[in-house]
Amino acid sequence: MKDHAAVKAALRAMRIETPSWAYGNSGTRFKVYAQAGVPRDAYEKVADAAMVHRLTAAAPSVALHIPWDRVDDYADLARFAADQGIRIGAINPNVFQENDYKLGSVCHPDPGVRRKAVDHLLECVDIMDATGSQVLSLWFADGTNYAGQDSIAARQDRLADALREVYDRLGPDQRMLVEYKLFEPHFYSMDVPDWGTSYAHCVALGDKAQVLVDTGHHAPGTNIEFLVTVLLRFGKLGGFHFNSRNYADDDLMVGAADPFQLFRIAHELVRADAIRPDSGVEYMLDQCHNLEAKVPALIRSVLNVQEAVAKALLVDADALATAQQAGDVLGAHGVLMDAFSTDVRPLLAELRTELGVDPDPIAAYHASGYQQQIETARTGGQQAGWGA
Ligand code: AOS
Ligand code: ZN
Ligand code: ZN
Ligand code: ZN
Repeated sequence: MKDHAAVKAALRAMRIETPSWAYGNSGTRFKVYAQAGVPRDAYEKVADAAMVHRLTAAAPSVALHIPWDRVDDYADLARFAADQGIRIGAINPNVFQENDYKLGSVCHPDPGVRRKAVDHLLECVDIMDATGSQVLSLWFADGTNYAGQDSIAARQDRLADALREVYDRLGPDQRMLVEYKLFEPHFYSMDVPDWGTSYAHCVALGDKAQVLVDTGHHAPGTNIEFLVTVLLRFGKLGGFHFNSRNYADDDLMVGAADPFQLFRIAHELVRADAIRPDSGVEYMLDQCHNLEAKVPALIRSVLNVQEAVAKALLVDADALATAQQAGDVLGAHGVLMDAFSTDVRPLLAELRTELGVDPDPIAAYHASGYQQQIETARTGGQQAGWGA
């Protein structure tokens, strides 16, 4: 077993980014349940994200979604975030919510629509310049519903052209992360359906383009830790949208549906020394809290990631390597399971005490009066968009 000081040092450095849209009202295609106290603008979302960071000491940035978080002055929003003790993280463009994008955005058959979409992506790089953000998170809803509806090949060409134009606009410290999704909103073909397609485009673009793995975007049964390992090996894992799923893009709290899968992913990340903030792997949440209160749900999500990573850090790497080398199947598996079965909550409580935060951040949230405060102060909260 590793010594606890090393485990705590690794956890102390790890950063988890929360998404602005998870603080807003959300729901399914059937119904959005409005909650009391949800933010009315980007500033209030940043304030909620800062509260998550104050209580966890592990979530020092918040991702923005444009236009849901449109403000007049992005530098001012970044200053507000800094005053609150956090910073603006990834910028997420939206090229899926306008009628023009019915047949696609950057892959649309009409060059005029493609121009509009690329211009929005370029505008988002301008916003990154103003906020100091280094990550552009790209997800395209583009795809088709019927065989023959459009040329798959031509759409790939259009995608490549658009990505190239945006890539060339990135500053020296900026990266683009290309997210993929198997299906939805389209049900015959998506233009970036899987990590292979994303990877191939990123390789063609260059070092500043990497793959974004949203844990909810695969076919059931996909071995996510396998593809994570391959991407790490080629230096093409840009980051995660963590969430958990039972069926498809459920966007439930990370670690809720399958904590063992999260642990297996964390094990590969720890093995590759990719937990460090300077590893280039971004740890972001992409979730919707439709039933549960949002701020404590995000706190819980941060804790769930920390628990999985703590267990992965406890894996006895020497014992594992020895068992693997000896072909000791049960022994090697046992080393992993010993770590997974460890109750890491006391260790994390100890870490939090050392960091000067409450060992139980959810209890601290309920005791803080913050929920009552926002419910009183905020009326007419903003909808996130829809399920993210
Ligand atoms: C959509 O399914 C993707 O998960 C996106 O990453 C994300 O939810 C969206 O860009 C947020 O609006
Ligand atoms: Zn996502
Ligand atoms: Zn998604
Ligand atoms: Zn999702």
